[in-house]
Amino acid sequence: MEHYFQPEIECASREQIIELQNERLVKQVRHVYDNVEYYRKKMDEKGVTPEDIKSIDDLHKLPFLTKDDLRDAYPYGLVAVPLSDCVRIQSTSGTTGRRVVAFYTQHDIDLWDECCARAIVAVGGTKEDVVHVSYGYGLFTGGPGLNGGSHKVGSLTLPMSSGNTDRQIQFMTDLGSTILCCTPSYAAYLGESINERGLKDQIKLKAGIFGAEAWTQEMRRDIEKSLGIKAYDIYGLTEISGPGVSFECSEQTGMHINEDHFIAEIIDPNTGEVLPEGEKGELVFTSITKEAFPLLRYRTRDICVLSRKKCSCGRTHVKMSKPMGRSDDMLIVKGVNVFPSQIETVLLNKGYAANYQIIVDRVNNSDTLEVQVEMTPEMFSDSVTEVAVKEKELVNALKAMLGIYAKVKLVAPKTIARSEGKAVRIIDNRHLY
Ligand code: DLL
Repeated sequence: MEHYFQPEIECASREQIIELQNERLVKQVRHVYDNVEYYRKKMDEKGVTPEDIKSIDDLHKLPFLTKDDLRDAYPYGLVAVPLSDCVRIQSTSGTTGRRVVAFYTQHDIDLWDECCARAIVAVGGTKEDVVHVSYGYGLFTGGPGLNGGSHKVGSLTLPMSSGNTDRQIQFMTDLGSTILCCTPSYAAYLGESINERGLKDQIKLKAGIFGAEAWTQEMRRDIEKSLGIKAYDIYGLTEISGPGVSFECSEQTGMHINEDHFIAEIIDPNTGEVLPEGEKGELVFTSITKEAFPLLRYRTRDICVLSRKKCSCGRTHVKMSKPMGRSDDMLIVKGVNVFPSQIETVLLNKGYAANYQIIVDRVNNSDTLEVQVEMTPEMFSDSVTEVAVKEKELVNALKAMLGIYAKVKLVAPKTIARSEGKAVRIIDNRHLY
């Protein structure tokens, strides 16, 4: 039997959802216009006033927001309440220009937790469950989001955070974890480690909630087999709150977007034109209940398809497909957002030229990142020790910038193939989309 955390809203009629969205959108546009100078200017430039927005049919009149706007307005320019009303920030890794810093009031956190609670209940979670959260805690939204959702459900929450696989497995077996929350690649790795140790019959897991990075149906099958569970997808982004913007139900054919909080549109990434339902394009969100950091028409850069086909789970909220790619060059490696420009900044700061290649792969279910960099003729050396020292220096600088390990291979000048058009900087051998 299907269970819901908030059945009255998760299964509301289309008319009820639209009515709620209309009312909340009008209020939100007014809130943003009155309190966010940055967005007010954008609306003024486009010649739109809050009075022009009477319902969701007028949404297309509003200007888009992009990551560049977040950079321009960093750090406080998009905050819509007095800072004294904010209780939390969450953030992504990266340099100032690429880092996302999102703000929350206590009310925002409560609603975010409810979104995550919906996801937990959708996979069968109840207050009898032991929810094992192995997403990172701290600035990353994964740990705090699922932790808050688990509390709302009333489950026993294990705030494991990421890493230390031995300890993860020990807690899992000793405390009888029943629902695992982590990135799909870590789930696959845990599955492998549990089987290698011959401990599969000692774990009580029944379901997993996996997201923050792309994963394929094959990977789903592998994880389900190795851990003996059902594996569900969850999607979200820091800008819009974190995990729980959408989540999978028992049908496992896409993720229901929490439409009482987020209005979704699909646009043509090149023209910005809104596309009809069922067409593939870039996902755009308007958060209609956020108080502190209410983004209107935020371009996610995630490419996907929306569907309003009736779902057998009884939920009525629109479903999004798994993201099928990005309309920018962001990579997600080990759940961490990596922009080639961050890597380039490190290389240029260390005196290298922009002749490099980023090679991403997945080995034993774990992402690997390698940066091949040409030495300049001045720094070229065939002393193995000297090269090793230089490589180590870059590994450290990249770790400081990205927060994850990247293998560095220095190569002789002019060995990286030059391109006549756009340089081919990224070779992604994972083929996730
Ligand atoms: O990854 C939030 C999250 C945490 C989602 C835990 C799910 C679970 P960011 O670090 O801001 O936030 O990265 C957001 O990650 O725009 C997508 O490109 C990608 N992403 C998130 N979930 C999925 C997913 C968190 N289920 C960016 N499938 C998004 C594919 C995903 N990509």
